[in-house]
Amino acid sequence: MTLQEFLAELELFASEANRCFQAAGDLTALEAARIEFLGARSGRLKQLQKSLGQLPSVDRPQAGQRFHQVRREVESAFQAAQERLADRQKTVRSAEVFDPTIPGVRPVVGHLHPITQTIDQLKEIMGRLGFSLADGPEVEDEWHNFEALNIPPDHPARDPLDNFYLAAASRLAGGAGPSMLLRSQTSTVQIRVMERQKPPVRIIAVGRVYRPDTPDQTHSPMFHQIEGLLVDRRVTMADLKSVLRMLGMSYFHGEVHIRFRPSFFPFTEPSVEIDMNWQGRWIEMGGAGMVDPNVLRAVGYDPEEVSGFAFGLGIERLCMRQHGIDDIREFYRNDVRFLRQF
Ligand code: FA5
Repeated sequence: MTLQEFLAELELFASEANRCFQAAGDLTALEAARIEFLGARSGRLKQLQKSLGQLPSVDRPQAGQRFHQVRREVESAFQAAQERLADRQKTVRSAEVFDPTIPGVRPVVGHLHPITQTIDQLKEIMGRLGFSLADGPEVEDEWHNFEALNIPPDHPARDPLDNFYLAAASRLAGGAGPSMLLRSQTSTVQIRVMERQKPPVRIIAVGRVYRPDTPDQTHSPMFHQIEGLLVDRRVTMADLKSVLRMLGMSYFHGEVHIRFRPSFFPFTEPSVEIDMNWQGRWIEMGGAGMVDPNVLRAVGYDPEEVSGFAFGLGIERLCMRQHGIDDIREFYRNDVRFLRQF
């Protein structure tokens, strides 16, 4: 190869390389062009370098000088093309991020737990019947959970095996003083309200209660109750039955019948178990009765002046009946496939 031929080859190489680098539409095409022209093993520049070595030694300085010039030019043309394509890719990507026509990722919206929904409905229904909401602590003393409810110290309901007594909380409350426990019923709130307030009283209390019951389809060691208490002049069991029937009919949105079965609670006399019939099936919902005169006296009311009724219903039972749920444990397994249905 003569010097003239070599220089012509070099110019051809430079113009073709520049054209290819500029024409490359993306980084993959550019990389293919780089391998063809500047590839370290068999690129065209490498071939030219070999030809340079074969030129007569007299021509080599001039050829070499031009060779290095062309190499620098082509390499910087490659770099320029690379930057241009990288920039373009960045712009495309950022345009994607801000493209308002692409459908968004819909956030998963949850909803209230079925028990919370039931509680809200019960509060709303009882509110319409004129009952206001009262509250009490879940960690209780024995006075409010038992004593004031006419449950004496030797009563089996106070057995340590039937209650969650709290040693640490009892110590905080005064060492040898009253034992503390997780309340086993919402009837505790009856006492707290009557201690604070003169009759008439018309309240509900809603919340968690705790009993060391073995979990099964209908029992959970933690569950919810709704307590109702009405104390006034000349309150009768007919009032109790009417209120329970209205509660049942509003909650189930249909005809509900109430059946009282004789029972015993130390804090009501007479006492009954409440069954509700909705859509032809009887279900036991809770206990109720006329407030025992001993309870009225314990809070400073005069049983000759006022009378009252009280009831306590299992909220899980109501919710299960409404939705046809047959296992109470489902409420607390936190399986969204179950919870999502309500
Ligand atoms: C009571 O708790 C009384 N305090 C009710 C009462 C209030 C009577 C006011 C008189 C006046 P009982 O232990 O039967 O009663 O419980 C009431 C309801 O709570 C039951 O009918 C049932 O629906 C529900 N219940 C009881 N134990 C459990 C449990 N382990 N899991 C789920 N629900 C339960």
